[in-house]
Amino acid sequence: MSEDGHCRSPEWHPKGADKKVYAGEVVKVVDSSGGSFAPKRFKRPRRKGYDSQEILAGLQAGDRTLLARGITCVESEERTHREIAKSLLALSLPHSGKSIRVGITGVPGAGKSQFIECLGKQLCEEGYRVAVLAVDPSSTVTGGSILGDKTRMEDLSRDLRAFIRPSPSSCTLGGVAAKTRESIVLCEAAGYDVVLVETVGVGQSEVAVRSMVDFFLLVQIAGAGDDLQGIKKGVVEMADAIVVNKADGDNVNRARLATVEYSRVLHYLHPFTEGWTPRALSCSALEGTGVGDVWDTVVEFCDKLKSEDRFDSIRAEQSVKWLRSLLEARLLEAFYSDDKNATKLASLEKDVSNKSIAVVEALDQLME
Ligand SMILES: Nc1nc2c(ncn2[C@@H]2O[C@H](COP(=O)(O)OP(=O)(O)OP(=O)(O)O)[C@@H](O)[C@H]2O)c(=O)[nH]1
Ligand SMILES: [Mg+2]
Repeated sequence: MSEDGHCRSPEWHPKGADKKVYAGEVVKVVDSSGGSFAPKRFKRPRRKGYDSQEILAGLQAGDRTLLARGITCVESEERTHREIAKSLLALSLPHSGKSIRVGITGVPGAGKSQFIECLGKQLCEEGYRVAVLAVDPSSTVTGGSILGDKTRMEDLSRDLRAFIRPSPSSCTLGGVAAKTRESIVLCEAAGYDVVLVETVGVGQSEVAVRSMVDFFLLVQIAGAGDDLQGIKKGVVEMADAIVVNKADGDNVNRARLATVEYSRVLHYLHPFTEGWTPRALSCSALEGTGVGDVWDTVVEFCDKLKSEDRFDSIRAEQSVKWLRSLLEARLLEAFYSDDKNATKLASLEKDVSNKSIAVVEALDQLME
């Protein structure tokens, strides 16, 4: 809500969604780059509706409003929006792929947003342009993270070099993940050098994010008794680095111990990215210490993969897997949306339950 009480909400939102969850604070933009970065001149047409060419021209000229508009089309289920999104994605694709994509996960409260704010500001000061996207299926239930993240990244959102987009309000994780993938393409076409994707370390969202980023960072906190308790091994196994956050005040020693412990664990795990041994580091996102070392690790990782000619091939593999998972989803949808299939399935399910037919036989009949 802005000072004048004006509530910002997108022109499209899912049926039944509470409009208030979109409320964003209207903040004054400052150019912390000392004036060296200025979006190119772009005369936005004075209309409500834009076509894909106009949105592309706008986002490429650094118009963040039109980038946001493009992402809204990508997130929308509305038919005209979907058509614009499809054409916009096709136009954007040749201009995409040049950023470093980093996924950031960790339990709620680990300090992911604070870390992104801190890293984002450091990167902007170095001259990078930074986009922040969120994959948080839980936000559709509470609406809390959206407002929370907005306020926590206030400084970063004021920077002309940064673009922050809260989680799309979509019911399924698959839906949210698909939209985030497409949003990455638009951010890259808009010239962002770094795309940071925040996700909550609960549920399946990490798996979805892992498959769309180059580097996957797990933010942890020390001092909760047994440090390895409560974290799922699967998430640790997907990480290219773990950073123990909140290494400040009287927590410094505990953070250091936890970092040593994580280093030991990572040493024994099979690395997710072949040929890269994941590292454990510590930082204080609040004070800014150690955050630069995390970034140096990301750069080293990317340089290594590029020098081995693997950076692009890993991305290509990700796209192929993505196509396959979309195909599977589409086939399933086609199967279930056919009434004849539904009736046959219901009857065969009964037969399988009362053992009047073998499961494989029922499957054969369904496939016919
Ligand atoms: N002392 C200290 N506090 C921190 C640090 N980083 C974050 N915090 C605090 O921890 C709390 C949670 O930080 P967030 O950045 O919102 O955590 P998050 O992981 O994004 O949380 P969710 O988005 O809810 O999952 C806030 O009150 C921060 O101020 C740090 O380095 N040191
Ligand atoms: Mg957060």
